[in-house]
Amino acid sequence: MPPISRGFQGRRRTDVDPARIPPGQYLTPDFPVLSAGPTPRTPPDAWTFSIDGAIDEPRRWTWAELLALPQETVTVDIHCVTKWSKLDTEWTGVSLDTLLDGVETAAEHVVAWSDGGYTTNLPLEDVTGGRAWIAHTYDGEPLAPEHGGPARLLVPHLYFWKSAKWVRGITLSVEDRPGFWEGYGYHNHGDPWREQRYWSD
Ligand SMILES: Nc1nc2c(c(=O)[nH]1)N[C@H]1C(S)=C(S)[C@@H](COP(=O)(O)O)O[C@H]1N2
Ligand SMILES: [Mo]
Repeated sequence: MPPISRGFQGRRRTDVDPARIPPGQYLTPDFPVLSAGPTPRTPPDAWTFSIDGAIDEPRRWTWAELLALPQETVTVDIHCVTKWSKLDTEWTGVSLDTLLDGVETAAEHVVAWSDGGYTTNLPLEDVTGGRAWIAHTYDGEPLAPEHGGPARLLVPHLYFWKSAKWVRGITLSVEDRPGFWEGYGYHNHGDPWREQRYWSD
């Protein structure tokens, strides 16, 4: 049999370095919506972002205050535990480093919480060091409600369930407590490069 012509495999994405795709993932040009419940619709003027828990003085920002902070635009790859990955997604938001600047805490864990009741837990270390943002803009446009607008957590180096949509705050805690999907058997950490999909992985 003659070798299959490259042309018949389609020309899309032949420029992608396979080293950018974590094990077991496939690329999608789409932006699937995965929500465990209905889409909450909190208008920006009623939205706030809080840092509470193991912190001397809880911090809280209004929408206007969040937008007045230094903004970062990042281009990152995202990986969903249901196996789709999307490369070069562009987001604008505020780094968690900015929001946590000067915070003294004994906490080593955070739980992100959202309108609608969704939660997800992460090591504090994973949301600092330029690795997590409160993102309000996707691809230059206000983040769509189904994708978490007005703002979502963005932690692209972990599976995307850690990137809580409709985020309203993080709670700093000394003890680690599983969030919504972690309580249903998803991996506590969720590193796509180590295929940490389920608790047993
Ligand atoms: N509040 C909230 N955040 C959430 C979810 C959710 O159901 N509720 N789903 C998670 C999961 S499993 C994934 S894969 C991504 C999906 O984000 P998307 O719908 O923008 O693709 O959001 C994560 N954040
Ligand atoms: Mo997911």
